[in-house]
Amino acid sequence: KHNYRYRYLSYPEMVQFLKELKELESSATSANVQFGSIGQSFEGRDTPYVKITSKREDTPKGTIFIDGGFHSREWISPAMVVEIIHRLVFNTDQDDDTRRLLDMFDFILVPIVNPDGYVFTFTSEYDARLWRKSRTNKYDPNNRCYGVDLNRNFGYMWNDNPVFGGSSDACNPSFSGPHPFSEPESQNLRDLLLSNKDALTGYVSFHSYGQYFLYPWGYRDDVEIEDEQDLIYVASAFQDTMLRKNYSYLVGSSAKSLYPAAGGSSDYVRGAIGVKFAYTVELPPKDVVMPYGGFVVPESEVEAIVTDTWAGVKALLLRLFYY
Ligand code: ING
Ligand code: ZN
Repeated sequence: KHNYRYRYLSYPEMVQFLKELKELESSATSANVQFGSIGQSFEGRDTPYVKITSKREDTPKGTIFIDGGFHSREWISPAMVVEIIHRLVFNTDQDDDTRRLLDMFDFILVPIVNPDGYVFTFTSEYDARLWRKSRTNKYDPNNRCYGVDLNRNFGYMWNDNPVFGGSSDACNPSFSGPHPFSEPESQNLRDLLLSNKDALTGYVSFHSYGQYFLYPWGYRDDVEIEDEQDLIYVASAFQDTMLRKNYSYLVGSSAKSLYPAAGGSSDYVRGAIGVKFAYTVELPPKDVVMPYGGFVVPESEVEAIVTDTWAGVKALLLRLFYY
């Protein structure tokens, strides 16, 4: 059988991995797997998602929503979601905490929110590898500039902060789109979020890089979130675990710790849907690595990063459950 772990999957491989996961479900000890598409991208690609639930414990429970691949060049992000899927489906017998987590929560995971951009980054080692946005081409009158920054396109305080919070220029790498949810990719994710609205207990969106564990708000740096101490307390379970593994993470609001940016998914999940624990995680590396910057992590480092980070995610979710 193919090995889908600890390497960068192309988009077709990702789809194949999730399909096989569904087929292997019967041999998986304690997990039920649902597999489907949340809808198509601008170029017509399906956007796969999985829902993982416990076979042993089927009482109603909260749902943890995890996504990755908003920004196509951040390859470590889909790899992280693959690791989480793998652990939840195949590791519950070997690890007590994983089994407990699966009994505490249902999980919905979307490894590649932006399939078109992701495919584009596999087309060339040079310019295309560092593509961030989606691949729409209808907003530039000259048809030269592509893409919307999907993490600027969500409908909570969208474009509230035009100076820092995304650009209205279709050629800018942080183009926020003509209006909130103008893009099929952000609509698809929104609709999956909304159809699980009542069960959602936690949201984690994986990006890279810089080793930040971020909570709202992203749209302004002069608005405090009311329950900041609670968000920090739960986040610090991740932070402490990661520090023990020698990754130092900064915990803070995304506007204050990183930069103000409106239209991000975690602001929407918190502000519009009302999920208290909504986070964006900037995975390793911490600093710029030459020559490609921090987005190009050698495949040989994937295993260490995602296995170490899984320990942090487990600690986070256990603390969230008992909060
Ligand atoms: N970082 C995020 C970005 O979209 C972020 C930071 C988090 C912005 C939450 C807004 C809200 O810019 C990366 N690396 O993409
Ligand atoms: Zn990103």
